[in-house]
Amino acid sequence: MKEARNKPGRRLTLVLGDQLSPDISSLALADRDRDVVLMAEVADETGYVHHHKKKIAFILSAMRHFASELAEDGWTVDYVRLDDPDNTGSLTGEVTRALERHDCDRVTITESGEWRLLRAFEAFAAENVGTVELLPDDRFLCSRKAFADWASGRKQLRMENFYREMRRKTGLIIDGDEPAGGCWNYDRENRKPPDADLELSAPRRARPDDVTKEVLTLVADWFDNHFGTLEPFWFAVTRDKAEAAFSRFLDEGLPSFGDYQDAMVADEPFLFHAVIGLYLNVGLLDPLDVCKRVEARYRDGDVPVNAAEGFIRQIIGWREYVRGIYWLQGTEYVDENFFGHTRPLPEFYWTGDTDMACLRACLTQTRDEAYAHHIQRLMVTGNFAMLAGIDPRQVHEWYLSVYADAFEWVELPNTLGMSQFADGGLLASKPYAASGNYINKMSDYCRNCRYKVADKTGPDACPFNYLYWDFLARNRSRLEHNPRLGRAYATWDRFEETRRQATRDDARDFLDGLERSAGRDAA
Ligand code: FAD
Ligand code: DLZ
Ligand code: SF4
Repeated sequence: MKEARNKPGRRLTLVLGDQLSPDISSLALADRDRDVVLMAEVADETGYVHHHKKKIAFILSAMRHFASELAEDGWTVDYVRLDDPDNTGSLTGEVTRALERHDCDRVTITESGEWRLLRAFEAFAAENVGTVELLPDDRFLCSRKAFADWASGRKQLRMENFYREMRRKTGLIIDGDEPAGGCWNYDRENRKPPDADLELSAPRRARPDDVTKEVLTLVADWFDNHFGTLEPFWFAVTRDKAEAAFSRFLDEGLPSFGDYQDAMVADEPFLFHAVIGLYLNVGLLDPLDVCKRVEARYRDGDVPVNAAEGFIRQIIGWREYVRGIYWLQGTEYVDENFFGHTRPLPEFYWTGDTDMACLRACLTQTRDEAYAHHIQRLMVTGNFAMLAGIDPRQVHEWYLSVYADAFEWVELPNTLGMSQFADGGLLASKPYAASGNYINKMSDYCRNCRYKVADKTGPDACPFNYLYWDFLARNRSRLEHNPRLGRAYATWDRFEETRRQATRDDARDFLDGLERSAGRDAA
């Protein structure tokens, strides 16, 4: 990396670990011949939750590669390593040191992706008046302001309405004024259960280079007590390798992405999913570019419309929408707890040590890969946490820790809003609660489970079955007026009283058991 020379009036440009895009707003404003780019590995960021080891390795290696690319491109880069003896442990501390080191009179930062850090930079700006420029993060298709304008005056903030506007705004898979294929949303077609003879694709696995190997050694030494398996490590850590991974998905995963989007198969973590969330979220891939390339495959007749639309909806719909919600809801969103759930997160979320085959599969896969696809997150781990009444804040912190793609702006609305219904229905029109029947339909997990999915009560009954009804029964006053739950409550009311009682007794015994084991673990 180039030595920084002392030039008056020069600007310091701080680039964060999830801002690895050469055209990010802070770099766009900087002068390559005059200014200094600062990147810093700091304990505050590696430690604000117990990040999965693979997530830390991914971010630090991607940061180091990006710094080298900037330097090769003519930038003056000052890169502070985690093991630098003078490292202050915080980004603001490193900015303070670097401002002095390089005699810079101001620092430019593209806004961080979470309130915690934004507040820290705002406080720093208040203490150092006139020296901090915070710029919007324009790597999204809908700015914070545009989302606030869209939301203003609306009673309901439904994703589908937002998504249609984004389709019109971007022109993606639109023919004239109409959606390609005649339908805005093909979700109904995207719920095929897994067939026995599915020919699965596999994500492209990058081989660790020397930079990554050095980071892996660092992570093994420094974060041994963090969750997760570190090796084998195969995530892409450069733009080129992330592009290669996405190209593999276009060829092999995309054609079946729509059909099997909700399917789950034991020992097959990835199915036809893109496994690009981590690359998009740190800036190695660009959201509009990936959507355009997916559209091109559809226009060329290589993939069906339900695959292309399903993929594009996730990016210009869900991804942009949850970000808008995150910033709109402010710093108090994290405290929402509609059901008043207080039970601690079961220890098996960290160990995978449970007899429930579906949870075991999703949790061990999470430990090994720092990855689970959407339905596993929503309908297995998330569904169980909500049915069991786990404290949503603990659920949130778990999701923020364990996935390589987890950043609060995208994780929090998905967890708190979509999966736990802790915001009382801002995001979801009803709780994503389901019994074992759903998991059995969409996966092969139940075949090798100690529990019987067909049993509703009794010692062998699938816990999702009695927990589902118990959840509805105990939250009746909060949920029974929801029009989408009317049929469920009518079914519950038709059960014999003895069945209702047995359901509630089994749920109580199961949940008491969870608490007893949590007490044992704490002791
Ligand atoms: P694919 O299934 O191949 O989808 C392609 C892309 O679409 C994803 O990479 C992602 O960028 C986008 N996408 C899909 N669904 C969503 C969604 N609901 N919200 C936002 N973007 C979406 N996604 C994250 O990026 N980070 C998180 O921390 C995160 N936490 C989640 C927590 C819960 C409880 C739930 C239910 C979902 C969460 N998601 C999160 C959304 C989704 O599960 C992941 O984006 C997806 O599983 C990533 O894998 P993939 O790249 O293979 O996605
Ligand atoms: C997640 C993360 C980690 C683990 N480490 C660093 C780091 O050492 N330095 C850094 O600049 N960023 C890191 N990040 C990403 C930041 O936490 C991220 O920018 C914020 O969460 C805001 O989205
Ligand atoms: Fe999960 Fe119930 Fe099926 Fe077992 S029987 S895998 S606990 S849904």
